[in-house]
Parts: sequence; structure tokens; C-alpha cells
Amino acid sequence: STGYPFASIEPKWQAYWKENDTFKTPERRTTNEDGTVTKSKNKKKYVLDMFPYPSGAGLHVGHPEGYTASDVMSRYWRMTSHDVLHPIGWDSFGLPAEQFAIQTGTHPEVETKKNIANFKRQLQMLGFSYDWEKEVATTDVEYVKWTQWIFLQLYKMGLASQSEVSVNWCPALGTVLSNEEVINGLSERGDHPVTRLPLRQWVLKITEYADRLEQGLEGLDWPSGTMTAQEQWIGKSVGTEIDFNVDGVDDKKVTVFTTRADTLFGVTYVTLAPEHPLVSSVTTSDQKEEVDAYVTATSSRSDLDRTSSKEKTGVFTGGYAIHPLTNEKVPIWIGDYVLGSYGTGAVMAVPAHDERDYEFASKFGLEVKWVVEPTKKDGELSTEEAFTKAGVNVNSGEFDGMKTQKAKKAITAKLAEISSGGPKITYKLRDWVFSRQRYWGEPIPIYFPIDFPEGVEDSDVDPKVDGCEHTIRFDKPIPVDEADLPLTLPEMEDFSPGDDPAGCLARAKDWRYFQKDGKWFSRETNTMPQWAGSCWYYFRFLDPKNGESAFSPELDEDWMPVDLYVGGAEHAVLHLLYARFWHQVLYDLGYTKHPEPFQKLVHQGMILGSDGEKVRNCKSGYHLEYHSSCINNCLVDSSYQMSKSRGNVVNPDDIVEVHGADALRLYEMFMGPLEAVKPWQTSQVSGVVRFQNKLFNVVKEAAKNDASVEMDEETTKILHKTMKKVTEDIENMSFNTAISAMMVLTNHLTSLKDQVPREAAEKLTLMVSPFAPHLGEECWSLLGHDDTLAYHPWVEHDEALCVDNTVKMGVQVNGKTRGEIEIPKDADQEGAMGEAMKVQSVSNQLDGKDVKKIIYVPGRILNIVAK
Ligand code: ANZ
Repeated sequence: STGYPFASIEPKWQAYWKENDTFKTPERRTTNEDGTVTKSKNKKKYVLDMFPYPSGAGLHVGHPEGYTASDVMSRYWRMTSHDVLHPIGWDSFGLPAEQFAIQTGTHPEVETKKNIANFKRQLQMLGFSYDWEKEVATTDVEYVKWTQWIFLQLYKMGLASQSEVSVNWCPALGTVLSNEEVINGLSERGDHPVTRLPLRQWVLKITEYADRLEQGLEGLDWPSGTMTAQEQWIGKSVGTEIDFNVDGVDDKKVTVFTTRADTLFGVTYVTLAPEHPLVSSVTTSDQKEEVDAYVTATSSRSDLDRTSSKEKTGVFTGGYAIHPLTNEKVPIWIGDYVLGSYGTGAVMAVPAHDERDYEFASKFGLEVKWVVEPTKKDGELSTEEAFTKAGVNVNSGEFDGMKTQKAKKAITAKLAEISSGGPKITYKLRDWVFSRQRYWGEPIPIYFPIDFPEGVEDSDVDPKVDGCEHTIRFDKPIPVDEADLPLTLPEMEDFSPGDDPAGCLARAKDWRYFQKDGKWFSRETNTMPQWAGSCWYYFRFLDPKNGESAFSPELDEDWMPVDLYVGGAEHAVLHLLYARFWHQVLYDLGYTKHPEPFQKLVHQGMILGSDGEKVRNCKSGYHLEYHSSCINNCLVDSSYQMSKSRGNVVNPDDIVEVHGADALRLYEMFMGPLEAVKPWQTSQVSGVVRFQNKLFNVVKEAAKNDASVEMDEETTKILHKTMKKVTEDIENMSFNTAISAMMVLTNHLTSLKDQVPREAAEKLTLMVSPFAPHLGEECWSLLGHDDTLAYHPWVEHDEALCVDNTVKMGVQVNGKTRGEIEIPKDADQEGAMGEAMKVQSVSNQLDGKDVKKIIYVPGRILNIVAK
């Protein structure tokens, strides 16, 4: 058998698809001559890949894994009468291009364009069935325009505002980083030191959508791990708010948030976060020095640090709070285990029933009051540690004897009755800090008036000139007129952030300062984070050339929501949360009819290298956590994440050059279940190459035959079983098992030598085509078709031909297996023995012996006892 000449065949079909617009997205509605509209009768599938960041390194073998999976589904759905939208584009703003620009002086746009061209070449080389007419890049001026337009909608809804935020400022990178981007006080990218700094920032009020973001998850077909991660990120907490008056300070009260109102009688002190606004009013003069020192000492610690350190720290303020039900005085402390940004920034401390409070109280010798006891079946109360489980109330006055749930309700109701509190829902979710002090992002379309000293006229001054005294009125933001969008970036030579936290655009004075109706204004110099562009690209794919609006309502109706979204789990939590937030806002504004953007979500598992950074050390800790079930798998354990520094990155270009695109696609789908973490083994690519060659040769044999070569019974059965299995497996996105089934069929057809029936070869060709589309088209044409198979109806099996009416069973002689027989399922003992005696190894054993007993359970056991 000869090898399959992929090197000439693959480019040929790629050119064919391009020339014939094979993968042009079908119109879902057409306007007839009489003005009526006809809608497509087909079902639709919107198949979306998480679009790549076009890095300088080009595609990584991890990219084609997800892209092949979505391509298989797109191709399969086209063959099963669906209208398919399968677009791709570029998430092309971001730090690396900017860093490269700073180092080399090349404009980030130049580098970005070059990288996009390379990525595009690679994706086309892999034969993905994208509709390239839909291509968009988040850096396209026309795209930026609509990203800015969405920002303005958020602004008009009151969902975008400025605030002084204590941010993670990284001087080396010259930018603010999110909490997730800071690990142990260092930037995730580059390991530079990070400090806390108050900075004016644009903030998007995602918290106003917390409840919707949580509710909306219901009904989505997403991996449970990602669902849980989103839920945890949103962190809905149902509890009670309780007011404590402050002793001797009449107009002030400390409000706490608790999920354990039932433990109210166990409160022995109250703890404020060091940044709590009441700290100075409750602190007595004796304690002031100590309190001030503590507040300063803790101000640089991150929330993560504060909550994760075992050793509790704190100071007494000297002040007291009044218990709302007992009127007892309890001391007010400050402790940094209480976060300023969660709940109310204050807690009622119940050391008997909360571990953190217990540790704190033990350290500072504070009182512990037990107010919940275990129910009888749960055993005795131990006073050696906090009892944090539910139980029965004691020492709680009228609430004694109530079980935890009931006590929570009763105490909350009582507090509401006396106007000292009530039920409250709190979220862990924080508002989204949306400003970046960088060049390579979308300018935020806002400007501010400028004040000059008394008596100075705008016409007399120029704020661009050094030394021109002026004040920018950040408190009076003005949105750019929608008609003036896009607001483009200025040309600059030096893209480095510098040490001005206002960002490098602050130096682009000709861009920043402008006059309108004789008045001077200053533009916002912050840009949007990279997340912005990826929040709505799936909408723009519907309608990438629309100059009038971001996308048309008809196309939204025709194609949304995304039916299948494929991408890595790494970015999942934040990207999906941010995108869903924007989507819900656009939904509220009536721009989309669909409340959620992504109906089904699938993550491809990471592909590991055979050398390099161990997955266990994965910095984000994410893979360890997310794939905890895989970590015990020895393959994963001895494999490593691919990284440039370890030199174990497999480049798709190299694989394609040696084995072809289809081999790479087949290998990536054959490696194992799509979602599993899998090690790359270049040596195993030869397995799928052999399959590809065999399949090609089988088809060549069949192509020589006419209808006189008929399907024998065995071939018919194998074929139908394979068609059933491959169809079901694709539906379940179980691609590796689909490929195995095709391998079995191919081996069988190979054994028929030159007697391969055309029917079998055609069906096999259709089945393999979503996986290996070039091979599929080539075989299809060899079989005499002069049209693409991309829209040919998918194979259909006959259920009756798929059931097995024979069974294979082992034959034992005196309890030892000696051979195997295949007999009809309902064969009787005589029939089974007849077959067994034909098996040489069985008859040899029985030679010269008397059969004493036969144990036969149809389909299960045939044991012959002989002496
Ligand atoms: C009293 C109490 C008694 C509590 C008890 C727990 C057990 P989640 O589920 O995370 O919402 N808490 C409230 N605000 C806090 C803050 N800003 N920083 C740190 N801790 C805070 O947990 C809510 C619980 O976390 C609240 O209930 C409060 O402690 C604490 F036996 O109040 B609890």
C-alpha cells in the first residue's frame, strides 16, 4: 500500500473551498420580490471557538484541539441539514504586543497584523471550515467603535462610573492588575513586585447583575466545574444584617452581616475591618496610637493574604457596642481577617461557633459563650474548638430549644420587629475595575472639562504647554457623542507606561487636550482591559460589516444564542462572567432577544508536553484544581505543561509538514476524551497516519469496483454498527471512540482486498470527512463525485442490522478456559457443544476423557466437566 499524498491533496481542497465559498454562512431569511420574508426551515447551529490572542509564537497544539472539535461538529451539522454559523477572529488587544512594541519600537498594530496573518495561515492550513467573511479583530477601528458604543450604553445606564479604588499597582509593568493577576505579591506575568495604591478608576457595576448572573446559569449546558466556579465567584450568601449601637456615640451604629443569626446570643465582641469608616469614631484616645499603627501596617496586605493567614492579628479600639437583644456591652476590635470589601466590613464575633473568631478570641483572651449544642444524635459538645455545625439553641432566652434554621428565622424576625436588622443577601462578586493605564486597548470614550485659575480665559491658555496651570474636572465626565465614535488611539513613538499612573496616553497631549466651542477639555487617558473586546465578539460575528449598528436584530433572532462554545477552562470564569454581564445589559436594552449568550459550553483538556513545567506547579493552581480527577492518572503525572522555556512546545507547522493537517486533526481527536488532560506523544501520530493510508487505499480499491461487488453479511453488519456508533459518538462529542470505530471498519474493509464494496467505502468517506476533511473530499472525488461532500446527507444506519444475534463466549474444560465460540444468542446446549467440539484446543482437552457434566448458561458459561 502506498502512502497518502497529503502534501499535494490538502492545499488543493483548501483552494477548492475558497474558490467555491463552500463555507459561506447561509442566509436564514430571504426577502422575496413581493416584500415577504421566507425563513429557513433548517435548524441552526452557531458554533463558536474562543477566539485566539494572536501571539508572536503562532498556534500551539492546544489551539487545534478545540478548533478541530468545533470543526467536526460544524461539518457534521452541515451534513445533517443544519444552517451553520462558524466564525473566527482575533482577540488582538493586549499586553504582549505592547511589551514587544516597548522593547523594539514597532507599533503594536504592526506586530498584531503580522501575528494575525500568521495565525490565519495556520488555521487555513488546518482546513477549518470557518466563514472567513465573518472575520473580525477586536483592534479593528470599526470593532472598537462598537465596543466604545457598548461602554456608552453602560455609562448611560449608570453601570459605568469612576471611583477611587485601592488597586494592585505594578510599577514595572506600569499597570493596575486584577487580584487574579497577582500571586504572592508578584505579577503573574513577569514576577514583578506589586503594591496597593488608591487610583481613580472606571468601574463597571457588575454587582448589580449578581443575582441575574447566578440565576441565568440555570438551564445552561455547561461543565459542572465551570458552573460551580461561576457560582463561587458570584458567591451568593443568604443571611441577616444586624445593627449594634455604639456605646456613648449616639448617631453611629455598627452594622454586621452574618449567616448565623441564630448565634446572636453568643456574640462576645465585634470586629471591624481596619478600613471600616467607623474605626476612628469608636477608637478611644488611649487606643488611638495602637489602632493607627495597626491600620497602617495592614493597609498593604491583599485580601487573599489577610484571609489565608492562620495567625490572627488585631487591636482593641477601646470602644463598646451594645448587643441589640441583651443590651450587654461588647468590646469593639479591629482585625484584618475581616475584609472591608465584603458584607458590611464588620462582623459580630461568635468564637464558640466560628473558627476564625475562636482563633482570634483564644489569642487575645476574649470570652467564649456556647449558644448552640449538637442534637442528641450528633453527640456531645466539645469546648476544645468552635462548634460550627447546626444544632439546637441554648443560653438564648426565648429562642432556646429551637433548631438552627428555625432560630435564624426567629431571631432575624425579632430584629426586624425592633428595627435592628433584617434579612440580607450578600455577594462575593466585586465591581469590575475597568481601567487600564496602557496604550494598546480601546480608549474609554469620555472627556472632562478643564478649570483654569480665576480670570483666565480659555482662549488665552493652552493646557498642552508645560506650566499652564489647570485642573481637570474628573468629577464632571462627559460621554463622547455616539456620532463621533470611534475614538481612535493617537500615534505615539514611546508606548512605555512611564511612572505616571494616568498611563502613557497622558503624554499624548495633542490627542488628550482639545477645544470645543472655545472651551478646553481633556480626554480620559485610561484604556479598556483586554476583556472588553471578548465580551461581545460573538455578536459582531453575526454582522461584522454593519456600519449602522453593532449587529442587526434580525441576525440576533436568526442565530443567537451560541449553540456550542468551545474553549479552554483557563479563562473561563472571568471571561464568561464579563461576557454574560454585557449580554444581560444588552438584553435589558432590547438589543437581543436571548437572555444568555452561550447555551452549551465545552472545555478541551490541556495538552501536555513530555518535558517541562510540571502541571502540579501550574502557577494559577487552576489545572490542579480543575482536573483534580485526572491528576492521579499516571500519564498526566509524568507529563508537563508545554512552555517555551522548557523547549517542549510542539509546533503544528512541523506536524503538518511531516504528516499533514488531517493527521494532526485525527491525532488530536484520537488522543483521548476531549475534556481530558492529555500528554502529547509525537510517536503516536504514526497510528493515525496508518489509518489514513489504509482508508485511502480501501477507497481506491472500491473505486475500481462496480456494483457487482456486493456487501456481504458481515460487512453490512460492521458498517451499520459503525454508522450508528460514529453518529452517536459525534452527537456526544466523543471523538476518540468514533475514530476507533472507523479504524475497525477500515481494517475489515482492508481484509476484503480488492473486493471492497463501493457502498461501504462511500459511507466510510462521509463519516471520516468531519475529522479529516481533505481526505474525505479526495476519497469522495475518487468515488466519482464531482461536488463537495460538505453538504451531502450524513449516513443513516438500519437499527435492525446493528443488533447482535450471535454471542461470543469462552469454553471451559474443568473450570479452565480453553477456547472461544461464536453461536446464536438462543443456541441450546447441544448447539453450543457442537460448536465447542469444533474448537481444536477444546477437543484436545477432552481427548480420552468422559464428559461427566455440562454447565451451560446461554450467552454466559459453557463449562465441560470431564474425567
Ligand atoms: C457571625 C457568625 C457566627 C458567623 C458563626 C459565622 C459563624 P459567607 O458564607 O462567606 O457569606 N463575615 C461577614 N462579613 C465578613 C467580612 N467582611 N470579612 C470576613 N468575614 C466576614 O460567610 C458569612 C460569615 O462570614 C458571616 O457570618 C461572618 O461571620 C463572616 F457561628 O457572623 B458570621
